[in-house]
Amino acid sequence: TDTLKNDNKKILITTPIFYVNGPPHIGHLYTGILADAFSRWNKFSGNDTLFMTGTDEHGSKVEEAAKKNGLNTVEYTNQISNRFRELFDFSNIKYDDYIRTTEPRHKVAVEAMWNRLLERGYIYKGKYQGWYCMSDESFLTNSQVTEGMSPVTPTNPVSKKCMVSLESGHVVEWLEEENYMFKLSAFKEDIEKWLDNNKVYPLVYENQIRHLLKDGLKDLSISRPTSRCSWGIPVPNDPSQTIYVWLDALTNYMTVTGYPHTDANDPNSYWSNVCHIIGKDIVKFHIIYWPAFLLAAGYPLPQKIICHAHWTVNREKMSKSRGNVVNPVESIEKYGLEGVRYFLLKGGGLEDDGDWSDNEINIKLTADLASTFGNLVSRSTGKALHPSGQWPSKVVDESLFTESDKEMIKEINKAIEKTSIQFNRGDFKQGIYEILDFLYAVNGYIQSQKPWTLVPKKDKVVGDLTRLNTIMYTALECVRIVSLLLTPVIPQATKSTLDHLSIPDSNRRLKDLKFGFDYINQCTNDQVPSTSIILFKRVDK
Ligand code: ME8
Repeated sequence: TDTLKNDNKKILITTPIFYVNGPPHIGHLYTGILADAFSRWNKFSGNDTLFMTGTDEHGSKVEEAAKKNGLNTVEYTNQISNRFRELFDFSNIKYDDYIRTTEPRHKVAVEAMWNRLLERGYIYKGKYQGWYCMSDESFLTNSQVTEGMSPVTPTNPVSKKCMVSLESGHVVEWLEEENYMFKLSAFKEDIEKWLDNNKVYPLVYENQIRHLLKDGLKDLSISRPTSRCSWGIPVPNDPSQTIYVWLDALTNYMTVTGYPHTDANDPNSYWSNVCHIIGKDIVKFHIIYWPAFLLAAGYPLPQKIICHAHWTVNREKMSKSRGNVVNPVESIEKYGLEGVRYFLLKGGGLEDDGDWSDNEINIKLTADLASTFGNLVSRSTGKALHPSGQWPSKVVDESLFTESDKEMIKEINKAIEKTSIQFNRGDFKQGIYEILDFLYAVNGYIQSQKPWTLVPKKDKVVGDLTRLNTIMYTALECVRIVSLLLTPVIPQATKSTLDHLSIPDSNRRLKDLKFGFDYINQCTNDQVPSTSIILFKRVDK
């Protein structure tokens, strides 16, 4: 299940839709870039890919944020949603659809979903009594709350004893109200069965959910009295109730496929193959609630859920109160877009939290991008080692390969295979480490083969053009293949490299990830460009 096939398979790739209760930070950008890399890799692999992102705009949390900022809710949501979109455009995140839950097409989809659940008998009216966390928009059981202190705010200058959520630390309140309930309790076994088929990566998150499921599931309240929460989609035929923001938000993934105007059960629709990319904070919503809603509606479940860990800053949780929230636009201005993309994808783990520190960025960007990758590219494509002025010709006579060449070719095949396995499962961090290992090997190969000693010199030192051709052909193949592999990670630098080599666009696909390209006959221009290519500058502290 981990291997992508070049078979024009349809796939929907999603990010969470982000709350517009504050501007985007580096964590949001990370999710966007991770999903963008995964989408680019799928497109590269020949899959018919629909990649979506967007903003989650309903709920009391958003309404409150607007008030705090002294704006009306519509104005405020427009402003923040645009900031997310601008950041993603600026970061070369090539989404195919940007959804906002305040759009009319989404309202239609949510109403259809609601009616479907109702018709199939999974919604009933019930009385809710229990703890409610306004910040997390969720109901909590006794075991999920604990005693704590309320935060100090301008309106509450003195911290008081109160109950808080164990998970998030946010204040909870006791609530009794009538609303619509969803028969979540009916789906424990079906969700477990779905999980048996290797749906969640990495496994730690699946185990978390299995642990939660062990205790059984309680029915879920899926509406709020409009008197308390009016910024949302009204329950069809009952405007006194507003649809719960998570049912509203999760349905966005179907809205982008054209639901309800398209049939979610059509095996040729994007809904037949869905991959959600999410952060570890919203695992419960995507691995319990969402599959349960889909099971109740009788629609296919996601094929894959890829979860990632969080970013900390100098090992501390990012938060407004600590004042350590990293502004993504400033970082891009400082390190360059490709630098930030690379650093986020290499440093951001799926299981372990990534840590943002300026010192680390400087070291990594200089060591990996400038010294290891950039140097290899400029050295092996520079005029000095191509005295004929032409790219090396394909080595047809295999007897010309020495043991070292054969070893290098084996390394190429290994790198392709190992990197593909990681990228296919969305693990760009591990994939990048595979590529780095390969790059070290290539640089070692060039160092040991000393091609510069084979270049004929004016002062009559005899060269060896045949051997030089073999080494440079092998080196160039390494550059071409690494550039193809790194395309989802650093799309601009790799494009510049492939352009520099005059590789046609039609030769930049999964099928081209193999040793043996014919530069003389397949490139649009086989001449070595007169200006050398410098991809990355060293970052000075
Ligand atoms: O939860 N490190 O929206 P949200 C890495 N609207 N990623 C982070 C992060 C961090 N420190 N902080 C946030 C919501 N993220 C809902 C989702 S989906 C139907 C509705 C990323 O604005 C990560 O992807 O709180 C996380 O899951 C998401 O932002 C939460 O964004």
